[in-house]
Amino acid sequence: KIQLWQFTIGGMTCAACVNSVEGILRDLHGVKRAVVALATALGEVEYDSTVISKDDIINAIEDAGFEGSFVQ
Ligand code: 9UX
Repeated sequence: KIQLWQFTIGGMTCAACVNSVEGILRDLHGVKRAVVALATALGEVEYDSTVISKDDIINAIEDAGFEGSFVQ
């Protein structure tokens, strides 16, 4: 099932951080679309919940040295 999900990302301080987080998200199997905003520290992904979970997505962000947390 395709889901749209928003979460917060801590630790991003420049546009290159944004690019690297977006790249990490887009490389995840099951993620169709990823947009990250520096000003609001929000990320939004469209993903297939039969392939990847929210926890997997958060873990990938944390593995890259950022902090991911649930908004909803
Ligand atoms: Mo620029 Mo963002 O060195 O960590 S990539 S601050």
